[in-house]
This record gives sequence, C-alpha cells and structure tokens, in this order.
Amino acid sequence: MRKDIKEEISDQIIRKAKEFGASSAGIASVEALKESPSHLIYGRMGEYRAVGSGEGPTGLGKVAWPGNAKCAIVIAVLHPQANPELDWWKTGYFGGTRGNRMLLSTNSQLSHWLEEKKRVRTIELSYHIEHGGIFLKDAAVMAGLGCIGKNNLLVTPEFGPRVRLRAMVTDEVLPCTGPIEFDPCEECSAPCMAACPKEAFRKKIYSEDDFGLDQLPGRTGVFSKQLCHEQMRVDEDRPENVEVDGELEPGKWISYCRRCELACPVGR
Ligand code: B12
Ligand code: SF4
Ligand code: SF4
Repeated sequence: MRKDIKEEISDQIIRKAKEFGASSAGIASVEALKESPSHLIYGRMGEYRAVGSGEGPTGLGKVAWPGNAKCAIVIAVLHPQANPELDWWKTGYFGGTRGNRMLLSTNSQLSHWLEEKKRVRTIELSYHIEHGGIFLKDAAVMAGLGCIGKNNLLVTPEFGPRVRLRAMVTDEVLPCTGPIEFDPCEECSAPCMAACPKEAFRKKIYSEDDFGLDQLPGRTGVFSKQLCHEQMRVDEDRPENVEVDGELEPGKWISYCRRCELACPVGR
C-alpha cells in the first residue's frame, strides 16, 4: 500500500474508532511493543494469578502474538467518575462490565469496517494475557494515548487515567501515532499513591539491577500488584445490590477499587 494512502488510513481509523464509541484511539508497531517494559519484565516477576484470570491457552509469563501481527490498534473508552456503573462487574454478565461491552462493540465495529472497507485483516484480542491478550497500557503509550503515571496506570492528557482499553492487531503495517511528549507526574505530589487503602506504593520492590530496566511498575518500582490484588479480594467479598439503569438482570455488582485512578487530577 502506498505511504500517503496508509497515512490517510491511520487518520481514518482514529476517526472511525471515535464514531463507533471510542474516546480516543491510536496505532502502535508490534515489533516495538515486543520490546516494551512489560514484555521485558513480565516473565521475571514471578508466578501470579490476577482477579478473573488464571489458566489459559497462552500460559502465564508470555504474550502470544498472532503470527502475522504488524500493528496494534488500541481504543480507549472514558469511564468518568460520574458513571461508576461502567466499571461495576457481575458474574455471568456478557463482557463483565458495561464499559467492557462498549469496548467490545467499538472494537468489533472498527474491525469489520477495516476488513470490509479497507481490506485490512484484523484480529480482535482478548482481555487477559493468558488468553491471547496484550499489555494494553504499553500498547496505549506506544500508540500515543498518554504515559504511565506514578499510579502505574495509563494517564491520558484528556481524561487522566479514567479510561479502559481494548485492542486488535492488523496484518498490515500502518503509520504509528505515538508515543507523545506528555508527563504530568514529574511535578505532582502523587495523591494517587497516597489514596491507596493497601499502601501498594509504599516501598520499592523492583530494582533496576534485578530487572535490567528503569521503567518499572509505579515508575520507580514501588507498585505491589499483590497488595492491590488483596484489595480486589476485599471488594469481591462485599458485592452490592444496586440497580443499574436499563439492566433487567438481578444480581450483585462488584465495585473494584479505583482510588489511585480517581485521585488523579489530570483530565478532571
Ligand atoms: C492483571 C491486571 C491487573 C492485576 C495486576 C496489575 C499489574 N499491574 O500487574 C490487578 C488485579 C492487581 C489489577 C488492578 C487494577 N487494574 Co488491571 N489489569 C490487568 C491486566 C489484565 C494485565 C496487566 C498486566 O498483567 N501487566 C503486566 C505487568 C508486567 O505490567 P504492569 O505492572 O502493568 O507495569 C508495567 C507498565 O507500567 C509498564 N511501564 C512502566 N513504565 C513504562 C514506560 C513505557 C514507555 C511503557 C510503554 C510501559 C511502561 O511496564 C511495567 C513494567 O515495568 C490489564 C489488561 C491488559 N490486558 O493489559 C488490566 C488493566 C491494566 N487494569 C486496569 C485497571 C483500571 C485496574 C484497576 C484500577 C482496577 C479496576 N477498578 O479496574 C487496578 C489498578 C492497579 C494499578 N494501580 O496498576 C486498566 C488500566 C487502565 C489505565 N488507565 O491504565 C487495564 C488496562 C484494563 C482495562 N480494562 O483497560 N489489574
Ligand atoms: S496523581 Fe499526579 S502523580 Fe499520580 S498519576 Fe496523576 S499526575 Fe501522576
Ligand atoms: S486499585 Fe486500589 S488497591 Fe489497587 S493500587 Fe489502586 S488504590 Fe491501591
């Protein structure tokens, strides 16, 4: 495909993603992503099973990139503080959360559009790494959506960390849209870290010497996923019987902790 036509396609993809419901979108190179910090550190962090994940076809410790994957298209959907129900999770509910349903629908519409109108083959990716997913925050940073904040989350200029992500890969090389120059954390006193009920950012647990890189979880190696995970278990033990507009299904919804996300002033 000619270069100018490709560049036009990148713009069109982002416009279409927004038309289909994304708050922002971008494109990253798979080759570059395979060298991103999460790829370099993941297999060395020790075995660990997160909430909702576990055994999967890929196994723990690695990403299974589809053979011919050249680019990852990442979409972000805003989860504003005013609409907490987008993030509430329920067993048996298709997509788990309302927000994830929006992401699935947007991703799928964009994938069909690319296949039918642009003849670009796509694969919509799973959420969990061990089920064929990719590191969505790394992909979003490389696609120009924002940076990794001190809260260990993707922080976007427009919405702060209050977004959820999803991705697909293409078998076509497309012009990438990132990374961007953006770092709101440098001068910030980090209310995100102070907000954690489990003090998951209290002390350094990963070092440059041990892992051979300085782009560590929580930026300086302080983020403890184990402590965060403990909070998730606490949240699961107290599901709430709340009514969600437009939902007929009865049942209890889990509201997972978002304190480090909601404390960030960026994009409020
Ligand atoms: C497993 C998982 C968890 C686990 C473990 C988290 C972890 N960090 O390991 C638990 C259950 C604890 C968890 C908690 C949460 N999660 Co979670 N989680 C995931 C999941 C499925 C995989 C993440 C993973 O395994 N990463 C692997 C390790 C190696 O990376 P990491 O610790 O995230 O840190 C890496 C990055 O920070 C990166 N990095 C650091 N510096 C730099 C610099 C550059 C340039 C780049 C490119 C990368 C980079 O490399 C690090 C290694 O150093 C992703 C979805 C996905 N497929 O990506 C969602 C995801 C990361 N979670 C998300 C969210 C929102 C949460 C929670 C707020 C809970 C909630 N209410 O949803 C908390 C926040 C915790 C926190 N402060 O980080 C969102 C993040 C959105 C955002 N704005 O960033 C994601 C993307 C899911 C989604 N629906 O969009 N999560
Ligand atoms: S609260 Fe401050 S330090 Fe934390 S992520 Fe937001 S800008 Fe960065
Ligand atoms: S999601 Fe909650 S428990 Fe996990 S790191 Fe953020 S504030 Fe701490």
